[in-house]
Amino acid sequence: SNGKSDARGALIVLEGLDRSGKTSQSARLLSYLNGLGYPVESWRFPDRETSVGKMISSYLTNQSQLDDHTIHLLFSANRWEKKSLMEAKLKSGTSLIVDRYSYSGVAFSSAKGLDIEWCKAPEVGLMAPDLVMYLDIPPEKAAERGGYGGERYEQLEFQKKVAQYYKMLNDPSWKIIDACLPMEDVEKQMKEIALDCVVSCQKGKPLSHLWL
Ligand code: NYM
Repeated sequence: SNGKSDARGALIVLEGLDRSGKTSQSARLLSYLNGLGYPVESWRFPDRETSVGKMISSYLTNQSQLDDHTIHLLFSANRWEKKSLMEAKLKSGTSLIVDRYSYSGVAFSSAKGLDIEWCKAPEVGLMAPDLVMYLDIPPEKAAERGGYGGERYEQLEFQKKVAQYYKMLNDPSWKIIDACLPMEDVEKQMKEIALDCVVSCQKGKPLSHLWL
């Protein structure tokens, strides 16, 4: 196997607009890293299974209305309720591939007009990703892929705003992936970048907390 027994896992986050391909790519990364013998799990936010997650899900499916600040804090709370498990997994050597994280939280809420610093504040202290892969796609192109499921936020004009706010969050942990390339090319790039990250975490890159 690949592991030094005390090696920590990597926190790898996938971000991007709705329909940018995050979910299919996270499945591919999971089986790739698994196949190489690394302990790895795939997570996603929102985690709709928790009690907070159920409130979020009902908001997203338009079954409930919430003030913009309130839903923002629920998304954040949903990450906090998984924080200690996340930290324990990473420390015990399991890598996590996470479909959406704090960057979605800030980009979607600030696109509604909330102050960006206000949006970031409740994320402070969560585990910082070792790597954020941003699947970059023009909003028009993502919309053409179809399958906007009719949930809240799945509208072209709003996604254009979200894209602008995502660009402001770009930090050194980000790698921008051209999500318009054929799926196999996107997959190949992402595998290489993810493997590098897992290896550097294994070699002792320290864990840190948001925001960097
Ligand atoms: N979303 C997701 C937010 O607005 N804030 C957050 O913190 C997170 C994690 O929820 N349109 C939005 C982005 C998506 C929606 O995500 C549900 P998904 O990946 O479609 O389940």
